[in-house]
Amino acid sequence: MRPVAIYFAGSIRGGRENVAFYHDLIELLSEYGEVLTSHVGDTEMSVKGEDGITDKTVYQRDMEWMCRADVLVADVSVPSLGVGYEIARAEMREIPILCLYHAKARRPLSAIVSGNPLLQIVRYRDKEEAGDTVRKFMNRVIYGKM
Ligand code: 6K6
Repeated sequence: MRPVAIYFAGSIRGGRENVAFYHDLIELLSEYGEVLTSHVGDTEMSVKGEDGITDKTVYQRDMEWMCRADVLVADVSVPSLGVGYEIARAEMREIPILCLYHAKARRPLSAIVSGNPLLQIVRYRDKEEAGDTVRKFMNRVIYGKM
């Protein structure tokens, strides 16, 4: 059986202030399957993105990964056009979607995300709470019905 393909979405050009948290979440998600987008947690990557790769290549590569993904986990605490777009694409694919939102995020969550009944949106106060949520979600995806 192939490993669960996990698409992790987190802000890049929207701002990198939560990158250390993305890095830890990706490490946790790797215990459950293959994280296709581990570069999102690369603490060396700035808001400019990766060196030597065009926006067109990034889009094509990420959308190929999206087509392979079994599940989407997004941190929506930092508003990001790319993350919002990825959520919409995952919704079209009808795969399970978990959106994590920090209780003390600087900006209120978009109503288009928070009001969407198809998304599982969980507020967290700290890394431990977010970790517990991710573990429960991944266990449901792998062993139970969503
Ligand atoms: C562009 C040119 C060179 O490097 C870049 C940016 N690199 C990216 N590499 C991979 N994925 C990206 C990149 N930029 C955005 N994404 C995808 O969009 C990621 O999967 C993130 O979840 C999301 C972030 O969107 P923005 O709008 O915050 O950048």
